[in-house]
Amino acid sequence: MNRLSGKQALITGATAGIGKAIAEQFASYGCHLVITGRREDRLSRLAEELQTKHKVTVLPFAFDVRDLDAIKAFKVSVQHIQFDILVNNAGLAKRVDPIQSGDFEDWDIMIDTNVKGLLAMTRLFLPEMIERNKGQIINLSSTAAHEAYPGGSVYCATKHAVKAITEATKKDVHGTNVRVSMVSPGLVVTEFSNVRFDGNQQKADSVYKGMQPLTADDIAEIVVFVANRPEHVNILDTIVMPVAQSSAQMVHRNE
Ligand code: NDP
Ligand code: 8X3
Repeated sequence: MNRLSGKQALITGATAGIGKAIAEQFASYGCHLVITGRREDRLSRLAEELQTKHKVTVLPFAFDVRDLDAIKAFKVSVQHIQFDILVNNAGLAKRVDPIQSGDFEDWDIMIDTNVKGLLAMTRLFLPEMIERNKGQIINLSSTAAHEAYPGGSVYCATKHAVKAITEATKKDVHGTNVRVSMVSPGLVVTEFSNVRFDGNQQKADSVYKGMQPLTADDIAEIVVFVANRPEHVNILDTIVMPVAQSSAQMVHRNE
């Protein structure tokens, strides 16, 4: 059953990877979209493509989720739209450094994007959902929300924070019909590792060497499943890994 047709979704980080795949799959279900990210050219191209292909309305807005003033200005620009779904997907990791040699700037980037950006978006768009007694927040978490690994102190901390925020938000809206969910993927082949290793393709490729990672579409299918449940069904979390992965560092690789 398609419960997404005619709904209105707001997706952060839709210029690449999982966010882009969610936009494509939501649009294929007839869901209208507002797509965001920093790379304006990619957003415009995706909006045009999805509008033509699926006959839905897709509005692109470029801004940085670390910039609270920009988010507030964006909120004003879309105040005529009643969002049914907010997907807080924008996020990133920077390097795999032990805490004793970690980079302060990298820490700010991860915390400001993965935690404060998600908080700000939720703070600004949740009140109207509560007022309408209807809506859904879906946060992109990670297996790094459930276990910490060496070199991942700050990234794992941000995703543990996403887990805590998701669980607390569900309790904050207790008694309303607003749904709160998160999806926690393991290894997904996207631009994530290129970003993590500052464009070092060889290092990025080594993450997925000798194993079959998840694809962005695999995760988008889960997000669609979570969003497409009946209004009384709230999936709080889903942990999804490739079959070759059993924990952050247990990855079976073929030589
Ligand atoms: P990608 O690098 O492919 O995509 C990341 C998206 O986030 C891009 O659209 C990027 O847009 C956006 N983004 C990053 N920083 C900002 C910012 N400051 N402001 C606005 N948008 C921003 O990575 P994924 O698709 O893999 O990652 C999506 C989410 O999934 C992240 O939260 C990540 O932590 C999570 N995740 C990823 C996993 C993986 O293995 N790939 C596994 C588990 C979770 P732009 O650069 O244009 O701003
Ligand atoms: C991304 C997955 O394993 O790189 O959240 O932390 S991992």
